[in-house]
Amino acid sequence: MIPVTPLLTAVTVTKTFRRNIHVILFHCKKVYHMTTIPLKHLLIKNLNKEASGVEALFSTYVDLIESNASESTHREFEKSIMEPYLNTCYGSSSDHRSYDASTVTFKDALKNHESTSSTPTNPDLNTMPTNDICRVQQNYKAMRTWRKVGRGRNLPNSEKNCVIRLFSYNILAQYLLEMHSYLYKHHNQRTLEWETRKKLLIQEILEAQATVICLQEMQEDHLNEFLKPFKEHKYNHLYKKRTNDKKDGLLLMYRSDVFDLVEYENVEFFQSDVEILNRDNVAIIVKLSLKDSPETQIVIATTHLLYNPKRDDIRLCQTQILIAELERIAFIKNTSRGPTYHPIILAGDFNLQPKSGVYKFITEGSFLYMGKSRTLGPADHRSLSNSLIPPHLYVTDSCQHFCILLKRLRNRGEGKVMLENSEKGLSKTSWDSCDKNQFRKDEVNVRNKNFQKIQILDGHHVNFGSGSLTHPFKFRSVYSHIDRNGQNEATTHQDGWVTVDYIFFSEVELIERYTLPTQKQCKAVSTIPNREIGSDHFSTGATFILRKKLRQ
Ligand code: KL2
Repeated sequence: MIPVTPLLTAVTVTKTFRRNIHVILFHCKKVYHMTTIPLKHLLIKNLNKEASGVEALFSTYVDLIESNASESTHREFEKSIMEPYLNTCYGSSSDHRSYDASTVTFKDALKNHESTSSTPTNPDLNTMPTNDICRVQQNYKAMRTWRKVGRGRNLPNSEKNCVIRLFSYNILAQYLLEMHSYLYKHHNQRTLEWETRKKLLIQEILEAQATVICLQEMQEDHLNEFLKPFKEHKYNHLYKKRTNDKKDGLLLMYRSDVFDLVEYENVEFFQSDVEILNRDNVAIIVKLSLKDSPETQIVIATTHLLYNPKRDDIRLCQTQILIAELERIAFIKNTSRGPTYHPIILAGDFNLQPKSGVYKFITEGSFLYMGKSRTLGPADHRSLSNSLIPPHLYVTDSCQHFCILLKRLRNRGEGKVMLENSEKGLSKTSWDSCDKNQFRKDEVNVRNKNFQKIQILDGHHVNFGSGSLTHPFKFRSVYSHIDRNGQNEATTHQDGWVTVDYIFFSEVELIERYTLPTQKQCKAVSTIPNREIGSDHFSTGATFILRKKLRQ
């Protein structure tokens, strides 16, 4: 009879839901997930009897197999399919080779075991230190590693550089979880409690040791309690609730021993009387300076754009407003070669897919929307016209505030932002009356939605309603959205596993990224939130080098 137990010397049984049991095997430094579970009926019976705890479940299962080690049990085992669970091999901690991702049967694994082992027990697992096994049991953590990229692999220590780590995470507001409870009916209900999730979230966020943390879906009435450990770890914070009746918002934290806050803006996309901007999404933008080099500044922003999967046109307009605000805050000076800007990092939940229209706009710097559908795909019965944001908001098609351009280039007017903001008491009427005389009437016709091209200086003009948008930044995405084996990565589960969370950057050097799971790995993780993951999203993170400016 073939001994089964050696292969099961390190097995984790997780019960994410009564009908959803996972058996994870560690074999020859590889981690497998059993898709069908032999003796499931017995396992369920035993699980119910056992107190919870991985060790108890593990020994239960091994005992179970030993006591049932008959011919028929073995036949059942031989048929069971084992899928690779993680793309990391275990052994020495530096061993990060990815392994053959093909699916094997238990029988194949056993053959492999026999050919690699002359003793009845598995040498790899026997030599694996206990704390390594513990690490293996933390499947999620093993999947998420800080992987060096580019110069990060061989970075010389330099006084000229500052290393900045940014961590961004949609933490799933509890009231949204409860409002959309149908999405979580197959989850282990205990893992959905805020107190349970909060602990996991705080642990994961603090462990990243980031210099800047951007959180989305921070529920306002959970904020004070949530902040406590971060205050102890020297983080200062800014919070911006979504507008109107929404109970969640954005939390941006930065290490107060690394940065000083130079300037900030709480951006509201909601603009009354503008249908395409009638949603409650917001953004926070901060300009930070280095404590040990105050001339060195960086602009960091976070946002959570509209969810509605069909309305990329709205997300495009929200992005236009956000970039106009970034352009204003990151601007340094005009030179003969054009404007110069501080480095920018833009992180958050954009609710858009890689390679979608808005993604292209952000990363390529221009996008033609006229004639496209609301999903920014091919034309349909409701194709977009030449104009999205109305000219009375004075945001140009190049994502700049017209009034600020007038001030910069012609020193005309007060250089005001013509957007409503409920915090500042700026309503449509307040700026309508006070700023009317800033421009000559013929400059921007606010009632005209046709294409308008307006010259500000010789050789410098701006457009309204041209049917396309541009912006001045060269944003790159930290993630390429596919791993080294061509597998799609994911950050959350909607109808399937998808990417909606991003970190974009310009004028800083990427040296490290926090690896994301592939869609295939996500399927093995099953449901999130779960016992290890506190949210319905995966966190994103990256480390950058910011070049210090020399004192003038
Ligand atoms: O996908 V999200 O989840 O980025 O994590 O952003 C939104 C959605 C968030 C804020 O609006 O609430 C979730 N079905 C499922 N989820 C929804 C829905 C919906 N109809 N509306 C909002 N959310």
